[in-house]
Amino acid sequence: MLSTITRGTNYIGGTWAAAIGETFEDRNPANTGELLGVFPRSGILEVEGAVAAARAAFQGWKRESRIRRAEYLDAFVQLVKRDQEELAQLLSMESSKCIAEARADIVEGIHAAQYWFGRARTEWGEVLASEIPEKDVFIHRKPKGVVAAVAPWNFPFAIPLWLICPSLVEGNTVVFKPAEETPLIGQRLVEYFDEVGLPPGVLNLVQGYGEEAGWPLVTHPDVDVVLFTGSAEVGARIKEACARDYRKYCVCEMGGKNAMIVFDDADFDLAVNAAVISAFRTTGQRCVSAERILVQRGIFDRFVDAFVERARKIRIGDPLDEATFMGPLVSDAGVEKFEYYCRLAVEEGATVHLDGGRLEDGEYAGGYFVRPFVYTMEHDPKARVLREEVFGPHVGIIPFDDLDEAARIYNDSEYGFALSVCSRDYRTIRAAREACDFGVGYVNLPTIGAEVHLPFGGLKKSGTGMPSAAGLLEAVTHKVSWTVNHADEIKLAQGLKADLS
Ligand code: UN1
Repeated sequence: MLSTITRGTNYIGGTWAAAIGETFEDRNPANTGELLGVFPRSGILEVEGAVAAARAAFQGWKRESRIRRAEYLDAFVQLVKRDQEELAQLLSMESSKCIAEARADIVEGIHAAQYWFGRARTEWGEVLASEIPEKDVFIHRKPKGVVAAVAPWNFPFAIPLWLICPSLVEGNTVVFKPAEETPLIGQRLVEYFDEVGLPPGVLNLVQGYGEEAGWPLVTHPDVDVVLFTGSAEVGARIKEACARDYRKYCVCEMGGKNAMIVFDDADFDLAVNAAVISAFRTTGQRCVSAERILVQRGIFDRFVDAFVERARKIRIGDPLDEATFMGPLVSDAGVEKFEYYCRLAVEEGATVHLDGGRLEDGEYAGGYFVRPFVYTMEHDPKARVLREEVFGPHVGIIPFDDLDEAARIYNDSEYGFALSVCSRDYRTIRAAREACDFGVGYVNLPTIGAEVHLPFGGLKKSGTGMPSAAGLLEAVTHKVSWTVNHADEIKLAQGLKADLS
């Protein structure tokens, strides 16, 4: 239990600013009776202030050296390490994530800051050859300006840092809007940057709801780059809005209807384990969670039995309890969506193995707890339950005959995010890699577990084709070409004469 209820504030131009209007409550999804904090329900006014502060800080910040800018991240990491376990507990209480996963979220955030700190001393631009021997040709990078970082609640520490760290190191200034489900961990993150003495306006925090604070932020005419992680529906609106503004660039990381493909020859226990982790870790609330497990017919029945057996035994409970494997869903809306898709599966002809009921008694009272929902079904291109993202512990096991069919089913989705292939045959594994449309792929592993130094992003409805995490260097910098002449006369490319006579 938290001893005090946080009175949340915004952080604009280096000043902590209390709510000027209404507030919203932040409650523990495992026990909604527990109030964690009250935060400003910001709107256009606060957004205007934050964007203006970021704009004002930009010229000074971009003139700092890249290495000096990155040193703030090193200082940030030292402070986070001081409070690491406390932060993990807080994150677990606020976000519905089990304590082990909350710890991993903090570790991943530390990794992001360490990665960009280290990367500041590595290559940045490129030196190329010119057609003219006396010319040096460079690709040089410049910061883009003001970045809006709009982050999700399911990785409330790591993902904001994926977005904020490269933005800052490359000389941009940032307005960060945490998800309304996780304002507290968002505020803590910014408090560390304040404590390390980041210059005012370089990083600003605006709390509030997506429509009221997020939308005015991403559509603000003085924001140059929008980095967004969240639902495909919101991402599509952001992409549309950015396309209408000539200066705006966006990277949107959205959902998935990810799948594991398990071949007959796979290590059976490993594949079952990987499937359980892919489907139920984070209570299925990752953009890379697997909601489809494709299993080759030769092992299908045995796999279903083993998977259902494991899923039945999953320990559901308080996320702070070390023995818990699956915490609650994050919100009532999450439970309603989950229940809707459980009903839809039945309507669309699924065979239900675990019913996904809501848990409301005893230790579950007052929390958003549900049981896993597991069904089997032949692939049906018309079944919405096989195509739409649930974002919960909801998984269909689907049989296939051969690799071609598996790849066809895998690709029969508007999304294209995570893939896992379980097989012992390198030919099968390689062929699956070439045939499937994915952004994050795994072999003999779950569909989760990406590391910060890799690009992270999906295709089709899952992304803009521009990966997040390590891939964001490209989004937050503008590449300029820079040609320098060392001769006493002008020599032009393509054989063009510079002679004016
Ligand atoms: C997400 O699923 O929203 O790969 C992010 C992973 C994590 C990040 C997931 N490192 O599972």
